[in-house]
Amino acid sequence: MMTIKSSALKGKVVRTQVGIIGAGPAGLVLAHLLHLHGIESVILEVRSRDHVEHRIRAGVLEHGTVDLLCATGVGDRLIQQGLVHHGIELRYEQQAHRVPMSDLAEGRTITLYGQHEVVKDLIAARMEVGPLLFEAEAVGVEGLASSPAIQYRHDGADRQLQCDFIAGCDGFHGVARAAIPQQIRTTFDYSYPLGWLGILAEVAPSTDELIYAAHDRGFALHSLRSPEVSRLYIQVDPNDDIADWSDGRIWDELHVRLERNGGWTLKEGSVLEKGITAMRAFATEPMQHGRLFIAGDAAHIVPPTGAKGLNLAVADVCILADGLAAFYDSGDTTALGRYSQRCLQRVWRTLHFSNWMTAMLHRFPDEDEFERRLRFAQLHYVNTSTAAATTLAENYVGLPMESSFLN
Ligand code: RFL
Ligand code: PHB
Repeated sequence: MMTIKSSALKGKVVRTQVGIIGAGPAGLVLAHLLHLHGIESVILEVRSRDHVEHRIRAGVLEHGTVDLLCATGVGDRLIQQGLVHHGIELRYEQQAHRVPMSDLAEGRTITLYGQHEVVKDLIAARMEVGPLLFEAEAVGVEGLASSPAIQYRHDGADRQLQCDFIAGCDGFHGVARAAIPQQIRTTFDYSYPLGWLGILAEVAPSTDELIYAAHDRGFALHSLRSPEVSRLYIQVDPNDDIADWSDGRIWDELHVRLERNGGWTLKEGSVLEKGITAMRAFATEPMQHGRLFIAGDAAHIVPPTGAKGLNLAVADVCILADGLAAFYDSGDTTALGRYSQRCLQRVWRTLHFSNWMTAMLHRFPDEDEFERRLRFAQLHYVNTSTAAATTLAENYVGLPMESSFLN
């Protein structure tokens, strides 16, 4: 297959096999896998390269995500710089309780490596082989039954990308999902009365493993990015204004919520970045309409307590890439026809797990003493029962990734 160069996209109408909207993890992994299958694609991304390469988001990569990135040749930096973890800590009533994930989940691990680093690695690989247009905004899709096209704006002009298939990898606020007609779409949307205030801090992590802390003032999480940079979160009201959270107030709250008996102290550093994200659970079914397939956050959102959003996006596009490869190999549409159903099984398992972690670890604003005691009974159960801890561990490290690149 001839590779289209970005410069060849100057014309008003261009053709490719798969038109991809969005250069987040879903769109970039999809383009990468398609390239390895010999399938041509064009990625349209509304933001600048600098923006997508510096957007601070997820940090936890499941075992299967790491295996996939390594097996497909984009794992070198991840292996050098990622922090491999074998357990997490649950902290409550000022006690630390370790969940030995690898022991409970057949040796599998998670790797801490910022999502923007994954994105950088994938963009670098993409730029070598095929077109990725930044500051190109998809404004609509059409012809989904037989001859799809994406309308987009780039360099101040309206353009069209004609393709065999469209992959809507354009995140929660994108345009693709809306092209699946309301009459055939079922949507589940739940807003939690919870927000996460996240900071990136220039300070060595005060812990070797992630700490998930349940405290009566609310949840806190100590995560890591590198030996010099820490990522920390506290539960806040989703409507809080970040301007009301001075750095000092954030650290004070972290100290209280992460406090532990026995001499552990939290190190402070300068705050490099901070923001509040409201928590929601969202799923839309089906994830396909005609020749449009939606993947990642465009189709579903999970609350971040399970650290799953990026991994779920990768799982979707593994299935999509294999379905498209089967089609281009033999014209067989069976796998593509099963795309939505196969993805949704994992989506609902992940929604359940993320909701379970959220409910166990957060103090909901209207929680009464009965509910509080049930919550701590659940934490205690995970902490004392191998069966319960195994449930957490096998979900946290991630279900097997379904991809022909991992067989
Ligand atoms: P993305 O990453 O949102 O990418 C979508 C891309 O599409 C572009 N776009 C358009 N391009 C062209 N035309 C249009 N009309 C467009 N509209 C949108 C956007 O600019 C963007 O570049 O979706 P994708 O690829 O599905 O990836 C999903 C993940 O980004 C997301 O699920 C995770 O970040 C969620 N998440 C976590 N996931 C994990 O697996 N582990 C974690 O530890 C974790 N922690 C987190 C998280 C998300 C968080 N926030 C900020 C939402 C922690 C936080 C705080
Ligand atoms: C992160 O490092 O950003 C992170 C870790 C664990 C989570 C969510 C986010 O559950």
